[in-house]
Amino acid sequence: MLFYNSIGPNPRVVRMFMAERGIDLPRTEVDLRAGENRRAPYLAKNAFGQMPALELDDGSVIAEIIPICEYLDEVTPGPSLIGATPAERAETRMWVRRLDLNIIEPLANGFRFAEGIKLFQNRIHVIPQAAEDLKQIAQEWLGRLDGMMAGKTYICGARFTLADIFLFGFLEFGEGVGQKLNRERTNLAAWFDRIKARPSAAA
Ligand SMILES: N[C@@H](CCC(=O)N[C@@H](CS)C(=O)NCC(=O)O)C(=O)O
Repeated sequence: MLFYNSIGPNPRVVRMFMAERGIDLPRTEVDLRAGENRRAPYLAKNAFGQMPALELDDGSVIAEIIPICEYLDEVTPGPSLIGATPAERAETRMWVRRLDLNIIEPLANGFRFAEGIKLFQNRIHVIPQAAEDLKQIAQEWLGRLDGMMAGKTYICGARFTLADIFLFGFLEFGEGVGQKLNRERTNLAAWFDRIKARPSAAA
């Protein structure tokens, strides 16, 4: 397998996931700032032109970080970070979807349409006037999530899962681009510090 890596929170989530699962793959670096991901030969690997991607040994390519992590989880021996039973896997996937729709995409688009606009304006349809509202949507959901985290160690209760890595990767990104975690959200702040202390956070 070959991992197409770059800067940015999406590849970062997969790197942290791989570190947690003890996976070490050969990598090729793609220059995202220079737009290498938006032209040949990378587009032949991932027609959506986004990072990262995982090339399998038969030459087929998986893109989108959640399917990449799910695939790696399934083909790697050891405890799963998705779940050991259908109910656990469903719970993890429920949270991943909730986080993606309500926090991660609004946060990421809030960045793409504002601080990141120079990079993105010729790559995707940007909506600058939506940026502040999108950031607000992410913050409102983080406020609700803070309440839901009361008494929980991880997003899925006692289980550390892909959902934790996914949210952590984007909240960490938010720290650097003007979407800082409100430390008054004490449950979430404690959770963030707990995840940041894991050795895999250095990946
Ligand atoms: N939904 C995609 C999002 C991928 C994505 O937006 N990747 C960013 C890097 S963090 C990217 O490729 N940005 C540069 C670009 O879109 O040209 C996934 O799950 O992999």
